[in-house]
Amino acid sequence: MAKAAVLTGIDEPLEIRDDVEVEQPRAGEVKVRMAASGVCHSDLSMQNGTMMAPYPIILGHEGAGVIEEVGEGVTNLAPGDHVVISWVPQCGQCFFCQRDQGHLCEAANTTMLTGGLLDGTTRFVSRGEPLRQMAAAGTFSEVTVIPAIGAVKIPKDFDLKLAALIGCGVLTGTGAALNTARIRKGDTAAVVGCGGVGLNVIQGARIAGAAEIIAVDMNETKLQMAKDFGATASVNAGQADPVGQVMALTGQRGADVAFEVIGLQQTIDQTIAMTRRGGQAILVGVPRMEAMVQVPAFLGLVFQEKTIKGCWYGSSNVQRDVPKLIDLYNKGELKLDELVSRTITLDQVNEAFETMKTGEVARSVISYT
Ligand code: PAD
Ligand code: ZN
Repeated sequence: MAKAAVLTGIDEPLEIRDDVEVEQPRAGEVKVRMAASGVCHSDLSMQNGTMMAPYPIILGHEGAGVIEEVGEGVTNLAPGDHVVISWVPQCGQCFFCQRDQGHLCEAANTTMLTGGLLDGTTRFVSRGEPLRQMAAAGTFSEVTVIPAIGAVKIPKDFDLKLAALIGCGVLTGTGAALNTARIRKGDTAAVVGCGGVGLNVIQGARIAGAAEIIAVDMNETKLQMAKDFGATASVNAGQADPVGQVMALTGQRGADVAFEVIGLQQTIDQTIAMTRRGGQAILVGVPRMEAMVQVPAFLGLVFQEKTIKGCWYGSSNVQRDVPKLIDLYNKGELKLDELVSRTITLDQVNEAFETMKTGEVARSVISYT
């Protein structure tokens, strides 16, 4: 039996159940005893219906833990191994993986849609019914079963609480800057939304050598954190039009690269508007289904030669990027400790959702140990 946080429907508080049965891992799967899980805005987006989910479902997708059991045929992982969970299992063999686009791996299509593992079924049962699991992860559970291709082995001396954050916010944010946008040395970047993911876009931009990094948020605490992560200027979107403020800071040209890291129609429009002619607008935030990208084709796009690009999981190759991020942390170039605003227990996960809505925290992290 394991304790887990279960979403039963839109806008329902998560139910903390301690009667969840976790089956053995099947062929190609591993059982992980969770050490820690971050609470990401995408978890909240499942609860509030921004993202659709099959119910009942165990949320959580940003986690790390220790392998407890391996299924048949798993040879690269063993009990006792420490792992970061990748919410996009990367098979290494499909059309996308072979083109170094493992973040778009076909294996993840089933897991995203069904809330199951690679075969669409789940290893969780509670109160006589199966529980689905978010993004082949389900890290709001003391124990989970995931595809072995969704586990990235890390050194045993690396703090598992910090490793958990790498699993989503850090890979996505730094990857948006380093992989999706491929920021160049000397670029000016604007980052709209400085939450757990946006702060990582900022430090990714710093690592890439951006000369100017303009942080945009409505929360002063976040703007201060943004400076600690590498922002060189800040814009409070609650006080004046953020597009005008970014224009004023960039000689009225706009940013070379602007990132939207919230998922709102208004901030998507603003991000595209503050991107310079010939620049890139990178959309990271996950908006509601009805949100649209609307740009005048000639004057907004052709004449402007702007690129508008989506970003999924920071365009990350997890087996390559997780060790790279650990290395950057060990060299003092990547901040992880500072992302942990609060350490909580699983029972406090609903409070973590409330705190996230106020915009005060970078990350609340559930510790299972
Ligand atoms: P968060 O809630 O920690 O941060 C959001 C930030 O936006 C907060 O600092 C808010 O103060 C700020 N904000 C809110 N409204 C405005 C506004 N109108 N103008 C300026 N600032 C504002 O979220 P997060 O960082 O965990 O996640 C951000 C988004 O990224 C969210 O939509 C999430 O679902 C998405 C995401 N996408 C991927 C991906 O692969 N594309 C991965 C992970 C998360
Ligand atoms: Zn996430």
